[in-house]
Amino acid sequence: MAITIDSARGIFPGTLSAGAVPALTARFNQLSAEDQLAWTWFAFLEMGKTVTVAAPGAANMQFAEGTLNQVKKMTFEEQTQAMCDLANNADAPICRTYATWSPNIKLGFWNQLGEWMEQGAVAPIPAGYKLSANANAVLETLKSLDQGQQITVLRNSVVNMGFDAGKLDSYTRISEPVVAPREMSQRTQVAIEGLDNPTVLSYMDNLNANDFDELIKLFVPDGALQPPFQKPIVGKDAIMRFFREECQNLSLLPERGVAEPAEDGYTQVKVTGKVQTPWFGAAVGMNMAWRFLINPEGKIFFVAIDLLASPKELLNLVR
Ligand code: 45D
Repeated sequence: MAITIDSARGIFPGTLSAGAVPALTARFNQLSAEDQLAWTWFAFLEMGKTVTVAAPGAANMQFAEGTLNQVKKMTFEEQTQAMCDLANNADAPICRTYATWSPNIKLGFWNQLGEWMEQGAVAPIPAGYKLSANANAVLETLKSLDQGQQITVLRNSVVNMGFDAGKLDSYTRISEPVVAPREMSQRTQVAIEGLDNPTVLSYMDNLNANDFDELIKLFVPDGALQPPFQKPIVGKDAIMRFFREECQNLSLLPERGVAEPAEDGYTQVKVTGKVQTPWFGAAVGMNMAWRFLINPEGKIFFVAIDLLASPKELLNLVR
């Protein structure tokens, strides 16, 4: 049977990903807009007890600045309405603008609003706001998850807000400026226990160095990359765009791996370890797996990145 992206998605089927994340995200999406805003506020306060968010620099936030200032000038009532519109995926100008932003711009936008809400410059969640019983239950579940899963739920809630970009006719995608790759002398090299596959090592090192030009060369033209809880992104152009828009300044800390022969001379590789996002730095280590399918020429045909259900999964390298 020929290898396809669909068949590749099933390699290492014993990998247990954090199903609690999509489950909780679905429950969050069922809440009213008011509850969603208040819920996110309480979740954010709760998380703030243990970790702090690293706010992006001005250069990265320049594209949201106009909209942020617009919101700041509104009355409290208008601000509350705008935030509810975002949560409701309404067809309003601000929601259309929001839809054109990359996830990091969306996160930076809310991070600024959150700061202003705290200072009283933007309409706060009303004092004494009582979450519905449902929203409370969703919040309690969130608290029971590990931090990597918590920040993924929060990220999802932010990314899912605004107008549906799929319904916009044509638009310019807005994302942070792309940084230059790290200087050669500043680069680090990962070591993975049980694995010396050069393609995989090079993948990790180039991604850690923001060297997307070298990184993309590791893929076959019709290769695919499947981010956590998403469908595969197919083809070098689309993958490259994803790298530039969403993958800057990540820290990949792979720990162990296995390589095994697969059909047609391919090699399948599973690696587990931690990933850190620039938003939280070393304070939050997400438990991750990478599942690679590599062709006989050593090029990546497919790689899936999974957020793992528990730290125990870091030791699960069987297929
Ligand atoms: O509504 O190998 C208020 C890939 C209240 C690439 C608020 C990867 C009102 C390939 C508090 C103001 C990328 C796939 C809202 C690897 C309200 C590869 C604000 C993996 C919304 C390894 C809320 C990378 C705020 C990974 C400000 C797994 C919330 C990256 C902020 C994961 C939440 C990154 C933040 C994650 C969440 C980042 C900043 C999960 C950030 C999460």
